[in-house]
Amino acid sequence: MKKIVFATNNAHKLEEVRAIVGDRFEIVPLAATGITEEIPETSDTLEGNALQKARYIYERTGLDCFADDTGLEVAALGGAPGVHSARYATDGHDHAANRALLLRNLEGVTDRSARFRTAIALIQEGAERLCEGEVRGTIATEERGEGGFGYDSLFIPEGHTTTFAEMSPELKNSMSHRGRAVEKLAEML
Ligand code: ITT
Repeated sequence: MKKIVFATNNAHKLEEVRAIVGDRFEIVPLAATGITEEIPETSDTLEGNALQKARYIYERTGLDCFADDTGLEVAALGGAPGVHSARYATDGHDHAANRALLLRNLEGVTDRSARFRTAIALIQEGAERLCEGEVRGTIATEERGEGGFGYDSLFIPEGHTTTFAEMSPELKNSMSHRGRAVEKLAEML
């Protein structure tokens, strides 16, 4: 089976991507490459960050690899938190604080439309390619559900009444930003 490194330190993402394409490709975790440091993400676009992460791994290992970057874009907040989704409330990856800040910033706001967008950068034998996926939906008025990660307990995808965190992983993956982007990645591989 073709091996490819997924440049992420996020175990949830690794699990999601394996569930989508794990029978077609052997997804090698970042830890298996010996790279343990946090990979810099200093671009102001999702595509830029995804490329930066993939290049970081490719330059150090020479292995085929891909990286993703995801942002939650809320219309009433002018597209925020967007590319800053991981560090919305604090400098670190404090998901609970990020969700609390999002709810506070949307207090009393009726247009709660939002979208998740994922950009994926693939490097194979030095050649770089990009793809993306998105899902539209709305931000709930309170957290619901225990599944998923990040902003999942606040995001209700279009056509549904439950949040991503209330869905089975299979259902989330079938319609999610990352699921759609990973299907495009699989076509490119
Ligand atoms: P990396 O190691 O891959 O960089 P990360 O956790 O920093 O992992 P991102 O920068 O791609 O991930 O994600 C930005 C933020 O968006 C972060 O707070 C995530 O928790 C959140 N996020 C990403 N994908 C999500 C998803 O499918 N559902 C809910 N929240 C998500």
